[in-house]
Amino acid sequence: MSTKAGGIPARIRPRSLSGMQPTSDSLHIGNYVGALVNWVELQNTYDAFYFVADLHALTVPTAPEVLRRRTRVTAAQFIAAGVDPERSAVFCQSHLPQHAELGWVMACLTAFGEASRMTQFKDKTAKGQQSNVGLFSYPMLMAADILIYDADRVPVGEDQRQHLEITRDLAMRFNQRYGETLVVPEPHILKQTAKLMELSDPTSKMSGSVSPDAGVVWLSDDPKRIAKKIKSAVTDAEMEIRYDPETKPGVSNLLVIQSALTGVPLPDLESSYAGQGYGALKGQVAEIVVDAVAPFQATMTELLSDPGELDRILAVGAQRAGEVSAGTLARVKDRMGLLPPLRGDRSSRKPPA
Ligand code: AQP
Repeated sequence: MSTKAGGIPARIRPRSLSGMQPTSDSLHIGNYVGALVNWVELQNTYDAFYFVADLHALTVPTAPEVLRRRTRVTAAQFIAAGVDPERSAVFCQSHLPQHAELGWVMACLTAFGEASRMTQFKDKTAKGQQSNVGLFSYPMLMAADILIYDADRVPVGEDQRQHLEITRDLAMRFNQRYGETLVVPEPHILKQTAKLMELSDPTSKMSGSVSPDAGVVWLSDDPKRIAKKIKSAVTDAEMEIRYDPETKPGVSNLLVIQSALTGVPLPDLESSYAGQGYGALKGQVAEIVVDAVAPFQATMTELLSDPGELDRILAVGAQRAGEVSAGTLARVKDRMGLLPPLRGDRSSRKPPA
């Protein structure tokens, strides 16, 4: 493969990379409109790598059989959402040891104070998550996840912006210290959908681990339950259906969901609701979400009925991912002065004197 000046291998297409943790029994609609929709879009023009972040999930103690199940569910949901394993490498993070190895390199490049400024660690521990060193060093592993694939673009939600910034800093630091080695990635965060809010408290981010069940539309929720949650969404005391996240976060959140799922721009939606009340908005959004989720759930159920095939898809994805990650890691190690291992050949060893 030819190389650009400085040793970064030339690529035919730019690369996109992202991952999600298997920390719940299902992804939620925030994961879908905030990130997954963009994964699907980018696979048309990018060389795409999408993974189940099972190593990150170990920061939350989980029973082994639960983690196994959730890992397959998460992979199945990527595909059900439209990620095409023929075009995108879909794989498990733990199947590629290079992630953890580069994660160590990134940890050694990160100042303690810099890591301490990461807000997700503070937020999650403040909300009761166990504060282990893995959670603290999560951004360094995430930097490795991205940099190991020479990713140009990283489609994520707003909550990952700070982690993307430190990833860029680490890539630039490495390049400055050791010469041009790593691609500095760009976040791909679409403002309108980057932070879907809880239905029951539209001032808080919809979160898989923190939000109450009533505040989250799980992609595997029963349609009746989805409709009930949306119809019970907290709005405000006014009557007007208007996109104004500051003063009308609940109504705006529902409009964003509808716009994301239908492609109708927000101003057009506002006009379409002129003279109507919140009941009409909730009813319509509920119907749209239920309709969108039905084919998704059918595909997910089909994929999960054949775990062998799902594991095969993940194996193919890991093979494709490994072809890239092994090269990047070798490049990084060489730049840092780590000796390459000589191939052991016992027969050619000199016999002891
Ligand atoms: N509410 C959201 N709106 C838009 N995007 C969101 N994402 C998460 N919540 C929203 C994006 O989905 C991806 C999932 O990444 P993750 O598995 O690392 O989980 P997370 O960011 O911590 O979010 P979760 O799934 O809701 O879990 P917790 O319980 O940790 O809060 C990311 O791209 C994220 O930005």
